[in-house]
Amino acid sequence: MAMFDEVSKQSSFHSKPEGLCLQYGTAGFRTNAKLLDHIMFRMGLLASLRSKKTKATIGVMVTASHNPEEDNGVKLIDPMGEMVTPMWEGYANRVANAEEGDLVGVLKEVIEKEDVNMSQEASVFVGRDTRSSSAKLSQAVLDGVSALGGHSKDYGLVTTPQLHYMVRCRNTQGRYGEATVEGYCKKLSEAFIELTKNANCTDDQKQLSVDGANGIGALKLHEMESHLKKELHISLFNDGSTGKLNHQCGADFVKVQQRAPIGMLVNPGERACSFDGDADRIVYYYTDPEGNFHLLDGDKIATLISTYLKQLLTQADLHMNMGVVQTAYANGSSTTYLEDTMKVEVRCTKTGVKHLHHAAQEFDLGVYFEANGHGTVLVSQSAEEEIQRLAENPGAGAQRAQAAHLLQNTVNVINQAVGDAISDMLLIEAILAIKGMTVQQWDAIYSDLPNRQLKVKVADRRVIDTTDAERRTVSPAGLQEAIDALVKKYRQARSFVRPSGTEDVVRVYAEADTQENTDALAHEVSLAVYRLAGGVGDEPKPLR
Ligand code: G16
Repeated sequence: MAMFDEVSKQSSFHSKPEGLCLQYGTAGFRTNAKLLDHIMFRMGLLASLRSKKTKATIGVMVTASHNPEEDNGVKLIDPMGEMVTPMWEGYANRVANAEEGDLVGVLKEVIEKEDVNMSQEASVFVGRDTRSSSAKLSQAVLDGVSALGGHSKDYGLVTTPQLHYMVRCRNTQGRYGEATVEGYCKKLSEAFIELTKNANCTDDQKQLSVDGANGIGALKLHEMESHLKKELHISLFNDGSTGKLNHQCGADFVKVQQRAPIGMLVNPGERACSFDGDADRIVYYYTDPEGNFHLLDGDKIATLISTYLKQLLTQADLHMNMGVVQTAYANGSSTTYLEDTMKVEVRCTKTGVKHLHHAAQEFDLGVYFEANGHGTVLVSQSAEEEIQRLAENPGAGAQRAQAAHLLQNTVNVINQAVGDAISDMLLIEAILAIKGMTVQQWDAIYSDLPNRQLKVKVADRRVIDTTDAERRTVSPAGLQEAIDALVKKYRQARSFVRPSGTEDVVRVYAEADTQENTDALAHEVSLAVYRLAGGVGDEPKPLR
């Protein structure tokens, strides 16, 4: 077939380094940008097949999100804007790792197994972040799409969640919104303005400092600003004009280091937030007059949003089941607060928004957030319809009608396709404005247990296998027993380890009653990983 001759010919311009084997990780392929050209071309091929199979538009985003500038990566987006399915992640691995001469054979196997109709048209949306390697790599994706005769639309520089949004808009024939950046800005900003119009905020209350991580989020927030009509006063820092992407800034840095990013001037008490490198995560923070740093991470965001939604449901007298989905990284205090005080159902999944998203779909209102600030809210179709019926019901009564109106605009400000820093920021700002709440009052809803995250380098992180939503290890032998023994030494302690799916490290998480104990536990667990899982380089050093 001429099509496959074209694939072979084009593939020779995007050849795979012999023997190189990469795995589709937590959010796609991710490694040094120099190793990714063939992966991008091949993901263009695979996206075309996925599009033919689903008879829908598929998205391919070129980004390495929170990783350093020299890395890059690719995320595949399914028709409703969600992450690609585990089955197709498996195909992605096979296509990515086929040696040059086997590529066409592997593609044909996928076609046969999935019964892909090759005469069906393929449509692929492509986007990229601001990394210097992204333009060339996204061209490789486009080459892959056209090698299989697919149609592509290149959105150029967009945030990851914006591309997810475009895919969802296209595949809902515009019902979700218009598949343009302009359409995205309009939908979200109009909902925000409608939500906050009766809030009567002062100029000071409308003030928010944003750390753009020197990435695409800064650019796109700038575009959003004019649509907000001064209803939110944004001071943008780390906008990419001078600093380096994710370097000592951005949501991942702030969350892990538990300190403010460089390059930001914020007065004590004022609220600020950080996006990550592709603007799909957000964390908030402030410093108190004594100079102490206070982080409001994904757990605090989930609590704020679910408290707000629960109140609105009560006011609207709507009976819907609402749940919060977290991962093992969720601070123990947040889970206790959600379950015991708010009486909300909480689920725990493996790391990766693809897992959380899936679990959240089981609720009428599913709030999902990773502690690192990656998350959103999903509203089932029947819940959306019920809210709309109430909003349009003239006999509903003032209080119920007002709550339904707020719920409607809340749904519109949310990017339900995936976690989105800009959309989450607007929702959080709207909730604080509506409730007349300060960042300090939000922070005081519950107190975090002291926690610490560390990274350990090992020869092969795949030696660590986990179970129970990554809360326990099953290999290497003896590691879980060692962690259990260390955890027993401290009060209110918890610790787990897991291989990262985006960086070549093992992640260690610990929490306990005091920061000193937490740091000691994190260090001791790091040593256990180093000794039992093949640590490389220097032994982990104590934090104090
Ligand atoms: C990605 C995923 C997140 C995950 C994070 C870290 O985020 O989308 O769900 O929490 O990686 O994963 P890991 O601990 O496996 O390295 P991003 O923002 O980097 O795309």
